Amino acid sequence: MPQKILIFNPRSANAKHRIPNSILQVGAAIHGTYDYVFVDGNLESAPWSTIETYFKTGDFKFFCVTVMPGPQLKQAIPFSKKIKEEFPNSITIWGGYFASNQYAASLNSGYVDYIINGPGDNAFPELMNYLIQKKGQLEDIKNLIYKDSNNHTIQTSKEALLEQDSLPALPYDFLNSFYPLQNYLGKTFLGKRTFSYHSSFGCPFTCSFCAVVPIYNARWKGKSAEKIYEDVSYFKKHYNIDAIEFHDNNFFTSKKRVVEFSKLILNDGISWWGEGRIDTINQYSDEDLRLMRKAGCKMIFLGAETGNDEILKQMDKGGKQSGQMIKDFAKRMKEVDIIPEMSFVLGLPADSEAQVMAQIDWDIEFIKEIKTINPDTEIIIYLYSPVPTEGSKLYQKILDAGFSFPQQLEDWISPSWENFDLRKNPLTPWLTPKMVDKIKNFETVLNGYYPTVSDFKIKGYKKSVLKAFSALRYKNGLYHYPYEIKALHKLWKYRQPEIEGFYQE
Ligand code: B12
Repeated sequence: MPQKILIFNPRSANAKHRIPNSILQVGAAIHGTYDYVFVDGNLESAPWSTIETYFKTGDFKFFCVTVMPGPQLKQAIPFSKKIKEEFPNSITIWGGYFASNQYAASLNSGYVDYIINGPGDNAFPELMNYLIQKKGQLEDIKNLIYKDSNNHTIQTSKEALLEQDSLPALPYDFLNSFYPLQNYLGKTFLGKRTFSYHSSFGCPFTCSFCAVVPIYNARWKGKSAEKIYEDVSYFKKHYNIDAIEFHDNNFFTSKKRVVEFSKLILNDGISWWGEGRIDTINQYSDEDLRLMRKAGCKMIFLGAETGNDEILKQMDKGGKQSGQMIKDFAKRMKEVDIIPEMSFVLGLPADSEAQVMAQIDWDIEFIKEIKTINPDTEIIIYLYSPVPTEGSKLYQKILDAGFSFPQQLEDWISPSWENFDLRKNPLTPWLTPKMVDKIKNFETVLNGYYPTVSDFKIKGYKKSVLKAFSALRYKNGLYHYPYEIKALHKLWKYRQPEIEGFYQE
């Protein structure tokens, strides 16, 4: 009887130098119990043929895929379909943010059999116990979505977040037997060998625009500082890493943990980056922030979203963030020499077209003000792309405005929905092409006048030329048709961190 498990990480742009933590943690959950292999679409030139070769041995039954929105769908969807066509007895299991948030379209496709809804550390081995050893009952497995024999969708209850230090060790050596780990330690503006690490799950807040909320519902659990440092030290010793990207949704939730970690890593010469909230980190003392900087914290990604207090409220941003706080925080970060990387969400729905446009203009001016306060601030601009935060006022507003998600799984790989996932061109009825152009043109001019520091190839004369070309436009608010800046960006292959991350060849 074929029983082997194939765990697949579909390709996402510019992720080839990133440790695939999702599939590593999925593997850890069954390591030593069941036979499995990893296939990493980021490092395979022809991943389908690798997958097919495994299944043709007749030993494999389970095709397990981690799926986030956007480019990963371009392999996840057709490969899952083909597996079912070629090997009709196979079973497909999806997990990850897309699978959890868009479970209905995924299961309705007919070629996705089970969805792991949120963490899979218990759900996945329990599902395998059920499917391979006929142990237990499906409905008792938490964090699972599937269709029963009457074609009814069953969503089991959510499991409390587990103590992260108690999770099994990630099978780095096993991954190394498929893909040498050195290949994953890429060059970024942070260092020559950058390690990607995920140290916590969830987020304590319930912002109405955020994809983390439907899955974690205001819960957060992190590994201890000691545990993180133990893993970092292993990679320092064996792979001489000099930088870390923390991939947590919210690395800075516990100040105690961050301060402890900073003390541990203080003298290791490792630069690091993580994501956090302005209102949380604003409660850290200057002393804490200076310690973090000394310990290697170079840049922090922060969801600023907007400086408009009314809209922050509408976003259920929670906490105490306000426009004034964003400005004060940008200044504080300058004083402690940590680069704030602030993301803004433009193009939210409003009562009239004029109001949507007025808010876009207002946000643009606010962003420019932040740049004046702290020119080092990195600005990331997203177009608002709805996520199914059921029950929030914002989600209701977008439904009322006529928005709906695709019902068919394959529609998600049409070019327009792919752009939606990249938060670049949402199919949101309230945004006119004129508004989208305005935002994109401003972004081009901004990236011309202030090129990102994370693209370390844009420096010296290139930076000066870009700045000189963009100055007149930036200073006078002339954002129309910035073709000359676009041409320079194209010529020098300017890289946008919001789409491609920090890794560079
Ligand atoms: C690393 C990362 C990337 C990497 C690629 C990673 C890769 N796989 O190769 C890069 C930078 C390329 C990337 C890109 C994008 N990303 Co991304 N990314 C992440 C990040 C920071 C970490 C993912 C991770 O490793 N988590 C750690 C693992 C252990 O957790 P996990 O994936 O949740 O896995 C657990 C469970 O979900 C479950 N599970 C997951 N998969 C599977 C599979 C099976 C079979 C099973 C059984 C269980 C299971 O079990 C695991 C263990 O408990 C997450 C945020 C986050 N903290 O998770 C965002 C995130 C997933 N990305 C997101 C997005 C939107 C994108 C983009 C599509 C768009 C963008 N503008 O950012 C782009 C695509 C760009 C492109 N050109 O490809 C969003 C998804 C939001 C949504 N709407 O659903 C997230 C949640 C960020 C956010 N807060 O908004 N991303």
